Amino acid sequence: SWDIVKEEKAADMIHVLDFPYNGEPPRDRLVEKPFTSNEDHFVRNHGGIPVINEDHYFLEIGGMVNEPKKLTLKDLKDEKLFPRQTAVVTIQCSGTRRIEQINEYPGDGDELINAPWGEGAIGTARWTGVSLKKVLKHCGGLKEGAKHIEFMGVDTYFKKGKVYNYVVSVPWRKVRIHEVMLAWEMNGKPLPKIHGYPLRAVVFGYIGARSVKWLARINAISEPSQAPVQKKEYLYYTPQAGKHNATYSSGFSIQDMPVASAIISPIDKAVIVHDGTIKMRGWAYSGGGHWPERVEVSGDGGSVWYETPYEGLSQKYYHAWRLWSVDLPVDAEGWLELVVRCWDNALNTQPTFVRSAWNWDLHVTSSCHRVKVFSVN
Ligand code: MTE
Ligand code: MO
Repeated sequence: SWDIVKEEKAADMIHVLDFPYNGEPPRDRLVEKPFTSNEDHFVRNHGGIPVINEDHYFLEIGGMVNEPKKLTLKDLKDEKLFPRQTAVVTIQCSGTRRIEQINEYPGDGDELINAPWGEGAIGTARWTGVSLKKVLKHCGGLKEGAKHIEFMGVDTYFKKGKVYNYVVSVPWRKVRIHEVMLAWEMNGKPLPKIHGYPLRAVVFGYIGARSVKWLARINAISEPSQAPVQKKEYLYYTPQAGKHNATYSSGFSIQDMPVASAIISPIDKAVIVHDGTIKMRGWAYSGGGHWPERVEVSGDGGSVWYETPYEGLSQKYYHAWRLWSVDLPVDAEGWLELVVRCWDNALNTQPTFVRSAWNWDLHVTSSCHRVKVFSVN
């Protein structure tokens, strides 16, 4: 595993967990360019990194499809069978910014699931492959009653002494609108091993957990997957649930990512000497086919807001994030609270405080991001 990390990832990745390897890029590089380089893209793994020989690889497609098939990578790349699909898609882990929720209250404290991510468990790439809808059509289409599509990865992981495969599902309606890709290229290069070589799913606008890497099997099924990752992880518990009463059925499955944003610069607790403006930079993203329409910042904890100029990818690619930067006018000296807030095109916006949306399994920290800085004017 470490050889692969060394070979494929930037040397200065922040190791969020060592095993399984989970890493995010250094914060300054995170918002340097609208496309994240393959070396800098965050990595989220539940287990080891399987190494697959492409010559022996095939994808098995079964369950409630009319003609179950085994397809090689060569079959999938055959443009006479399937047209190519290319899309610019941001993948965000539902654990992004979890450290803020941990600092508020550590929740169920399961280290394997609850990696203490900062703002960097998000990345944007140009993915190339085929639309899963075309592949399922090639398998004779779905049988009556098939409503969900299940993905299984080659990798296995341990939890509480048991071995599991990484298995999740997405609703068929997501596949039907060509928002699920089977991808073998990332930014014009073969998929790195650590990102799912030779084939992964890319589910546009959903929580990263559904974009299964190292794809082994795809099944059409009638109900959401019964596998533990689908059924027991990546659930959102609204505030009624806590240690005293939480059961898996009190959480609901996280699919579309809500609107969120982050301040990448300045950093928390920075002392800033300036001439009346503080330069702020960061990212904003909204899932579910929405895009970050407006990004606002505040220098006083959220009373007065300034709009940031529109830049970045999301005007053109609505499954992508938006990078923003702004010179915030600041007269005051001393400790200030800088805040960012995004509105997406459906007028959704972010919860005000971490505590407004704290949840038991510590997923989806989408509240307004706040940093404290000491202003010297
Ligand atoms: N696929 C497999 N097979 N195993 C995994 O552990 N992790 C998921 C998803 N796909 C995972 C997986 C999670 S939680 C996320 S956020 C994304 O992969 C991260 O993709 P990346 O590592 O390419 O950034
Ligand atoms: Mo994730």
